Amino acid sequence: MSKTNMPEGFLWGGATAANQVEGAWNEDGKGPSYVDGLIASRDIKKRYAKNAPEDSYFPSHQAIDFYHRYKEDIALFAEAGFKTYRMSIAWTRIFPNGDETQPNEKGLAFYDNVIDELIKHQIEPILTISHFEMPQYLIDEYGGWANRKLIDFYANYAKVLFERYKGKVKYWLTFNEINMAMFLPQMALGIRIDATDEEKYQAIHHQFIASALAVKHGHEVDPDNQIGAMLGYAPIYPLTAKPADVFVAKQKELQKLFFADVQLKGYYPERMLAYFASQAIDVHFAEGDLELLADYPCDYLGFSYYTSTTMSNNKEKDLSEGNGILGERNPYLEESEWGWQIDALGLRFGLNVLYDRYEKPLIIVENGLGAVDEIEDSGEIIDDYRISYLGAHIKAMQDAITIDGVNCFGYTAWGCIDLVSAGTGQMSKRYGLIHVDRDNEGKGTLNRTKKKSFYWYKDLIEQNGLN
Ligand code: BGP
Repeated sequence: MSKTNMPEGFLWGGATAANQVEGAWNEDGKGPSYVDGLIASRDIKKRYAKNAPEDSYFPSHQAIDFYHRYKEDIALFAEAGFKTYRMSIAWTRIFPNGDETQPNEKGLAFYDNVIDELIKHQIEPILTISHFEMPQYLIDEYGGWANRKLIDFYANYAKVLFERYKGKVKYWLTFNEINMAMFLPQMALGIRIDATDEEKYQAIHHQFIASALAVKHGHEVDPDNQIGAMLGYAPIYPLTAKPADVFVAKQKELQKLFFADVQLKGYYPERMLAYFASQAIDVHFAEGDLELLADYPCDYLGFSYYTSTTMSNNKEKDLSEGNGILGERNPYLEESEWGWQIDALGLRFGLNVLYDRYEKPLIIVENGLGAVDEIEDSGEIIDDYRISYLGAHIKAMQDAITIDGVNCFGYTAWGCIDLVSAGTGQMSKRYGLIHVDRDNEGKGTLNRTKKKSFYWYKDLIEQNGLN
């Protein structure tokens, strides 16, 4: 134990996703992903509108050019002392359409280089197999995850990765924020934004089976592989102590936990089957599906945490808009410029809920503050607000580990290097410890600059946490 009482070998690091950093969207045989057709806009309806005019600016096309600058970026991660780096593989680099049987060697070669570079710097890779990056072709030709055929395409893709990176990569995540599919079905599932709940749950069921098959193949290829589920987590508080508010908050929380229940416990909870029955939602389970879920649960749970959510029994209020994680205004919390309420204690609360429920190792694979950064005349970026956000959340996590006995084995700061925001496509919502010179129109030198938070995080990692 170090002075901070944090476990030795704790995985401190950062996290990104391919489509938000790589760029090179059509290089070396890569096919188009769903996100490659999204424009930048703070208005979610515009961002996710179909058929943007051709001369639109598509932020993922160049992103921050990690594809060509990964060596420089990984050297910076190493300089900060990262023990781990969570990244995703762009499915369309490996299978440009998604349904091929033979992978694109050039796509694999890129990830060989990135992974070798990480290992050279003793940085443990954590790979997300699917981070909102499904091949557009699978949507156009097959109707996305509504089609059961996607299970085999995904399982084959995952198998190629397990075989290729055997002995190099141990930690995997099957689907990023799998529960977000309820709010962003077009991005997560490749189905219509106005799909019915029945259509969504059916498509999600296919992802559950694909995830179980990934666990199966992953363990077969290398028993040391640890295959995780990934939940977008925000605890749900009742707005008041009124029993109806408390009940609604609890119900919503259970609906979110349902995803991790299936992936970690290996079965559909009774309450969900009862819910399906009461809503006349008919999810078709093929023969052998329930056995697959039971036999191949995930090994650990990764989750993102940005904010807590508050709900009431106010039926008039439509909370389904947007990314669905904002809920009602909690009068006790401050919020970011994007209206995300800042609640460090909620992270300790959540770690306790999730560990108590699943008794499997946890890892925080996303946490951070999206903010507009100013560059001083001296060229410095003094992001004290980010340091205070990260510090408070890390303190809450440390309390959960060292006081509450939660088994959490790592923490990766989201967008450790500035990247394209998933919700808005804009660069101005920055999370990075490292600044990237690029604006909302795609202009800028792409130069990297260390922010004040970079040095702060480096010290923190050196001491294995906050003292
Ligand atoms: C999560 C996604 C990330 C990420 C993050 C922050 O939902 O997994 O990809 O971007 O949210 O969201 P945003 O970029 O909209 O601020």
